[in-house]
Amino acid sequence: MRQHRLALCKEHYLEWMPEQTERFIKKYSMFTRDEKILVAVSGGKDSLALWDILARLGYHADGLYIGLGIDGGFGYSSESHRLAQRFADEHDLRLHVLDVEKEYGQPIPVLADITRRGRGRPCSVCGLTKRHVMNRIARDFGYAVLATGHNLDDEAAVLFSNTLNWQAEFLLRQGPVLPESPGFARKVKPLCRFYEREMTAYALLRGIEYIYEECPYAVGSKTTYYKELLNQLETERPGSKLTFYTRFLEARKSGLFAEQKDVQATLTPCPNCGQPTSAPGLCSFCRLIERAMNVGA
Ligand code: Q46
Ligand code: ZN
Repeated sequence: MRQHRLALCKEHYLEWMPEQTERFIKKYSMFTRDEKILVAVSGGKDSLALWDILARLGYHADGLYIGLGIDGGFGYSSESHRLAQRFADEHDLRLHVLDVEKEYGQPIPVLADITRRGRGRPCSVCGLTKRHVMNRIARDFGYAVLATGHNLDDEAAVLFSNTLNWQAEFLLRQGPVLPESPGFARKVKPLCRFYEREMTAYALLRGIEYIYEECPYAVGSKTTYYKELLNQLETERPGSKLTFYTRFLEARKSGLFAEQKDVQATLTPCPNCGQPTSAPGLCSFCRLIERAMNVGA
């Protein structure tokens, strides 16, 4: 690990990672031992490794798998579901499963098509749905915290994108912890300071079986392109990604974007699902489903 000037054997590596995670959980005040955590599990290496680490650290962490109904010619969703369920069974952990098609009538790619929201690339519909479902399950089952497996490469790519476009409102909210607000559970990213390759090493060394293929819609995306750019930078200058991300967090803590804080929208509960929304009337998720039902009818 050139960026940390550290080399570890397998045994120590598998100890180092939970220790570091625990350090970040405390440093950023993510959650306490009394709080119930819901881990969003996609079947990929990061989310399964996160679940594994939290369980090894003794936290009360249950999983949530959201069936998106994406095939990509290789059964992306069914295979990732199988691996998430297998991990849960092998480790005797509780996994909630919500299938979007069963619950809302259509799988993600069809929802995106019929509502014409992001044709051909259903990521915006997918993101909206995942946020809604995670929040719903957290609320219904009384979880205080939602944890996702975003790693440093993910966070640096999003930060890069938000910075290129100077999206102050996103920059204000990006970070290891998004505090709870009325109707929304706290969101945390305990792996945000680990490089993607560190997560791969952990998953492989722990013998975690995960889906190697990415979601077919991630291929050729803007985020993937930014990740490649940042990897080039990292090869020339090891540690760049970590510095980019951690210095951003420090700068914001010391007041960058402070003025932005006042401009947050007022939220009211959606009359249909009860989740907070800035729109008058139905929230964007309920509007999406309503539109899909009208078009599908
Ligand atoms: S948003 Fe887009 Fe991801 Fe949804 S459709 Fe696939 S790539 S899974 S993080
Ligand atoms: Zn709603």
